[in-house]
Amino acid sequence: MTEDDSLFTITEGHLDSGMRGIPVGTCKTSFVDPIEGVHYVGYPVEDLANLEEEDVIYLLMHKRLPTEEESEAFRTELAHRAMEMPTGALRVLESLTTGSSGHPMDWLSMGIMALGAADTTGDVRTDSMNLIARMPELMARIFLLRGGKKENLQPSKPELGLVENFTHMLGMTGEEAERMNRVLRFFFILHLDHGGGNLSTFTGKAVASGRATVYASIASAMNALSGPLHGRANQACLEFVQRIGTDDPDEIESFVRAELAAKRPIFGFGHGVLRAEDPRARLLIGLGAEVCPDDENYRIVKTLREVVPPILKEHPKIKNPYPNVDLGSGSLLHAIGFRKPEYYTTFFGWARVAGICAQIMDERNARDGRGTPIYRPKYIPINQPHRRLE
Ligand code: NMX
Ligand code: MLT
Repeated sequence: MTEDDSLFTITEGHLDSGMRGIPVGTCKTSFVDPIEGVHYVGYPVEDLANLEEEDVIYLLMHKRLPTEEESEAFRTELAHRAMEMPTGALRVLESLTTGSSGHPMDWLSMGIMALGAADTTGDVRTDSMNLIARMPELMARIFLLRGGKKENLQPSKPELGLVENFTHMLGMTGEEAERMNRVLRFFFILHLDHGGGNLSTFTGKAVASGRATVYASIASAMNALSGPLHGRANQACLEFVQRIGTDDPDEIESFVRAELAAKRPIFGFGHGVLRAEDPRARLLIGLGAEVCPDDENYRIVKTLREVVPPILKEHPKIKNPYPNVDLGSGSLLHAIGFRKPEYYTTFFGWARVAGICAQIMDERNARDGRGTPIYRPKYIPINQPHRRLE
């Protein structure tokens, strides 16, 4: 491929299409095959789903899995950085506990900005590693502070690893903690990255291309993720499941048809790139069979998985009638004890922070260290004849 080779022809139909399918750059961390789903640096995500989460982050950053020594050193570095968390900066979140408290994704974004305000070095790797290392404590503090239980926060033990330290800080122990760790680690790995063009990643990289800080870029990415067509679909999907309240296929069908008639999205289905069931949906539903086979929400999810695609196929404009990652994740999070769907997107965001940081690092190192140029696509003006004031 040379610089002048034509990769893609842009037609008028591509305009105002959300840049669907238009190649704009290269990505080294992951790609999404429309049928086989996401691959991290070449590995299908299912091969990686039961590894240690730090090793998969290492893969995204270094483009290969670590040796045992490298894995140990990476975990130690993260643990060290977590210990130096500027927790005082998070007092800003306490002012939000009075009156209207906003959405947890607002808190996540503000928390990331607060950490950046307290400790930005300007070095992309250092800031990325600090943020990844400190996310578990930010998450735990958000959960406990919003829940009015900030005094329950257990002292951070970063040597436990990212996911386990989070559940430890929440005060989880024994079998309950083990179940949470198993599901959260699996969820975390599956949500780390999804190619270069998904909305939150693209947003984070666009902001970073102007040489904004890692913290400002990632907070912007989290704001992008908070939309219900993107990351917040996992919340919307479980709320939908709870509204349905039955795994009777006929009742579910009526519900789905009524939603479509009201022009509301069927959350947990459809995708901008995938054209088959998302392997992450299959994997999460598979984990549910192990963790919560008799859970009511889980049973409804399984019925939705069967009932919805044929209905969506009746609408030829819907390019992908199959389940996406958000179909099954909420029922699992609910079953392991996270009862409030409004928190689910923060788990998605927590994981995606690492993937987006890895992509920002790649873009900053591009062109022999000069970095990817500032994002500046072209918009074609319409309805704007030249005018002058008299
Ligand atoms: N329910 C209802 N309508 C849908 C759905 C769906 N699940 N999927 C697509 N459509 C509609 C879409 O709104 C569009 O309508 P219009 O032309 O009137 O604007 C039409 O079908 C064509 O859309 P597509 O080209 O198939 O999908 P697109 O790439 O534009 O959008 C999603 C992708 C994911 C935004 C869309 O499938 C959707 O809204 N799904 C439900 C929300 C959801 O689950 N989002 C999570 C996606 C994964 N993630 O975590 O980010
Ligand atoms: C996903 O994980 O499915 C996304 O971030 C959405 C996308 O890839 O467009």
